[in-house]
Amino acid sequence: MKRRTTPEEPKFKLTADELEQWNENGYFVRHGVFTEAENALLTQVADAIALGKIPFPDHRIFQNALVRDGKVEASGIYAMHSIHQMSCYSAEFLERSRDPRLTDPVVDLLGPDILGLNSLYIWKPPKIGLGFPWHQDRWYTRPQFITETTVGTWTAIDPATVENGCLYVIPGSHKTGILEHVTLEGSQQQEFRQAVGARDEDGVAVEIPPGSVIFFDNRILHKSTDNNTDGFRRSNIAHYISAKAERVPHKNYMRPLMWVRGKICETLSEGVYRDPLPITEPEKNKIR
Ligand SMILES: O=C(O)CCC(=O)C(=O)O
Repeated sequence: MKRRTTPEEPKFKLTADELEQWNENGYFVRHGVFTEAENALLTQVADAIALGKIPFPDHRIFQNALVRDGKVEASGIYAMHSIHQMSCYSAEFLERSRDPRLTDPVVDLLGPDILGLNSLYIWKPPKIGLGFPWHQDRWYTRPQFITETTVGTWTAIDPATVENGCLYVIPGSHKTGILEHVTLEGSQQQEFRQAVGARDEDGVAVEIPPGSVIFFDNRILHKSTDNNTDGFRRSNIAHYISAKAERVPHKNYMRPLMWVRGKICETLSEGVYRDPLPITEPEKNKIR
């Protein structure tokens, strides 16, 4: 029997052009990465969680802010906004976050040892789906991890357009430092603050079809707008961090990290998991 002596060459490596875009603009887009059927599986799982058919920690599930504030009536997935930490609790989302079509390019950017930092599923329901203010993801992770950058992957489940609230980025803003972020007033989703000084006129809309992926540097300024259409604008976002990063200890909370590829390094060995985390009793089977 012939023995393979060298590891198989990754199939989905970063191209020279993508690397140039990454360095220059802080993001690039890959088209046709996932099939409709592959994305339908994520939708099925996310919808079942939203409807209380699959257990999930309640405090990671966010309702649309207009519904939450009693300004519009909607129910089921039409009342949803997002779920955080999908890959920590869902085997299907964990598998997606380990898919080489996402992780081969990430390895080329962060090195061979990578962990999953957070993963979200976003609904943006018809007519009421709310946008996200300008922000830099690094602003949120900077107090928790010492590392230069992390990588986000934004997969379109539906076509992402200007009309339904696609992602906007400010090309090159990953090079200009982390801005102050302030709380917004009103019926906003509370998860993101507004980056002070980010200007709409510098933003570029990144319209992509379903199954395409935006790879972005976590220092890039990005936002999205409201969904004004009759359809959903859904997406799955998976973030990655080098396993060589260091954790800044926090007295109350240790953000779980999921093993994705390569070695688990000593600097981050605590709080890294290979299997989906258990869901504690009071959070099980909550009907929404
Ligand atoms: O999907 C969106 O509309 C925006 C998501 C976003 O900005 C983020 O997760 O950091």
